[in-house]
Amino acid sequence: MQVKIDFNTGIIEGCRVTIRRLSDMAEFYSDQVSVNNMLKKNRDPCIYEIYEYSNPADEGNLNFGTTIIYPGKVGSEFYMTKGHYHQKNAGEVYQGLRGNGILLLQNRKGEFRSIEMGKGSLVYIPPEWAHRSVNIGDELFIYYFVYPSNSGHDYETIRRTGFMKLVVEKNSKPCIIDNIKYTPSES
Ligand code: PAN
Ligand code: ZN
Repeated sequence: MQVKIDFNTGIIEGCRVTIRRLSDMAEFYSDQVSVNNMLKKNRDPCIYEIYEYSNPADEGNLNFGTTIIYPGKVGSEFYMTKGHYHQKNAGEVYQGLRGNGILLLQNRKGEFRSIEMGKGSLVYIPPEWAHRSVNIGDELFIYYFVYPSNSGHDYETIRRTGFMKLVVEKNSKPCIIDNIKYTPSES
């Protein structure tokens, strides 16, 4: 099979689209006052969209697609994905197509890494590492992804523990700071 990606919009025709609004991921942001203020003012912005081709979750199959993160902030925290661990021990590849982002990686041993991503960046996410991507620019941040179809997604751990670091704007620049609310996973 063959499909076409529009590198400018990130859209892949004919595949499943998932839209995540602020209300779908309110708990994932650090500043709950800003979340509630935005939602109260009837601002439930689209934070990101996922265009994905999924195959049956059989050994050997791959899922692939694009993620489009809009520019913006909740309080001082940049728009980002929920972030997840793969339930099965599976790696993933991301390729930057447009804009600028930061990929946050952490594992259950308490190790943390961050990787800047732009157009053309090719990043390998090893198994056992939770991953979250953040748009640090003022335009769309778009990347391509591919991962094994039987990986599964564990969002619950990150919802409960948070990420070790936050990406916030400080003095008009993106800055990675400690997340004081981070609670290490008990497992
Ligand atoms: C990606 C992500 C996608 C959105 O396809 O699912 O970028 O992030 P969340 O799934 O954390 O909302 C991926 O890493 N798949 O495994
Ligand atoms: Zn993943």
